[in-house]
Amino acid sequence: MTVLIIAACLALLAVITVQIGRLTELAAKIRGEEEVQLQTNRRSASFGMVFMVLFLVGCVVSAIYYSNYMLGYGPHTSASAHGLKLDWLFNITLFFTGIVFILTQIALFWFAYKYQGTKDGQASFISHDNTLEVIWTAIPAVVMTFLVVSGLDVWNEVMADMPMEAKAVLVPEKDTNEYLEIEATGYQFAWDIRYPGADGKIGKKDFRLIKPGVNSLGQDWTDEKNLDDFMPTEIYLPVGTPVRVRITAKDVLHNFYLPHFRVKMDAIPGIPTYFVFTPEVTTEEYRARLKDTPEYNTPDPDTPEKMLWETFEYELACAELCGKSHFSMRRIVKIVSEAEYRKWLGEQTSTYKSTIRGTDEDPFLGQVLPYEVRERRADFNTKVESALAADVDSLKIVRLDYVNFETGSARLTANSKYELTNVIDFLKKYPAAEIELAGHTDNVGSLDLNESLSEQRAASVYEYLLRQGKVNPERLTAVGYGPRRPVETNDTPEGRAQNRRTEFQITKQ
Ligand SMILES: [Cu+2]
Repeated sequence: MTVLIIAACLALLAVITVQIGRLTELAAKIRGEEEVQLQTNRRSASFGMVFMVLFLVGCVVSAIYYSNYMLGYGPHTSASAHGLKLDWLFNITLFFTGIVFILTQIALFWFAYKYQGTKDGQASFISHDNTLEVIWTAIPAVVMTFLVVSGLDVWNEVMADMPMEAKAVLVPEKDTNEYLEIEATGYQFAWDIRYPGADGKIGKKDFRLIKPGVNSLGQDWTDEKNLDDFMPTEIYLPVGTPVRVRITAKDVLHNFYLPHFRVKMDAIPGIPTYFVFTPEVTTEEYRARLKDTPEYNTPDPDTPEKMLWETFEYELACAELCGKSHFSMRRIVKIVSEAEYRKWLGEQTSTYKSTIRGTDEDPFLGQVLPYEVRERRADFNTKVESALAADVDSLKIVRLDYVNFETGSARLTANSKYELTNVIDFLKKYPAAEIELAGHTDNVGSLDLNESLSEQRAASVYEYLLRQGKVNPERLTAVGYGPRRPVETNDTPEGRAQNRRTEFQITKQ
């Protein structure tokens, strides 16, 4: 319908134009060609002046009216340190080009008015004017030199990489040489954001290792730096410390654009680029800025119960028209305090741990990794602490989840040594502690066999502790309980797995 109306309007306009043309022709015939021409000249010149005034006033008024929506003005002063310099550069350029723009527009229309065709108007002939030429060469030369030199200066500062001695860490300390490095990989149509994990280093990747849905970046899992890298859905950055973004793309050109921070850099397949910036304003602080602006004190059309300032989020956009779903590359960016950032980090799990560990893709299948050793140790220590603090005997038990035996035998598996080391360290830390090592089985098979197996297994652990830990034998006893002390039902495979266990009870501390 709308299209039809527009088409009809256009047709009508065409008819009117043709009719006016005919009318002018007719009038010219009646009044004489020359008179009509002069009248048209006068009218066009006056209209030109009116247009000039409206246009210039419109430009200035709309710039002032919308200034609170424009980056660099009102509440939208830059949220990053370098952005303030870029904004200054924009303003100074706008100042000079603005003067030129207004003067040339006035001159353009004024000349058209002043020198409109008249009956006996005569063009004056000026062949040469040195003064004029010096003026219109010198002024632009000086202004341009100033703009280009200050532009280069700011560019060099903004594009400076982190110095060689600076250190990439996950939680940078303020006012030190530390920075956070993350990686942004653009593809049709999203960003993969990768954080370095506790080591602060982003792991190696190789495009030949890319497997859609399994390893979207082609991370090389044999590189230890990859094991703690994680890929969150939202980008959290701590306020006040430098962030270096490695920017790359997998398919076509994209562009990493954080408008509020004046960060903008092409993401090019095969040629990694980077950008270093320091977020200076947290999301909450930016919202507070908007709160003081009437434009953002209207309900958000998407969530009418909230004001626009309340729903404000920093965003990452793709600023390269990269395909039909280009718009969907938007990602939320949150600038938070260090404490909030640490809390958020605590909720993240590494990609390796959540999707690769234990699968066919895992090059460390069957091995215990250093981070697992650390995690298990922390877990063990928590259990020991609560057992030591308990005042009931039944709660003084510490289950050794990672002590395992070969099937049907009392031979400790190689990986049991990590948990047993924890036990040895515990006994060293608490020299007065005495423990009873206990083996337990499920109820499958004969009672006698189970009892003797659990006894042998407890004895295995006992011997290991004596041999490897040089523990005084008087502090240890070993008992096999067989299936007599189940902690779960023996009717399900999960329950039976829970019942097959090795544990120790603190008998003296
Ligand atoms: Cu894109």
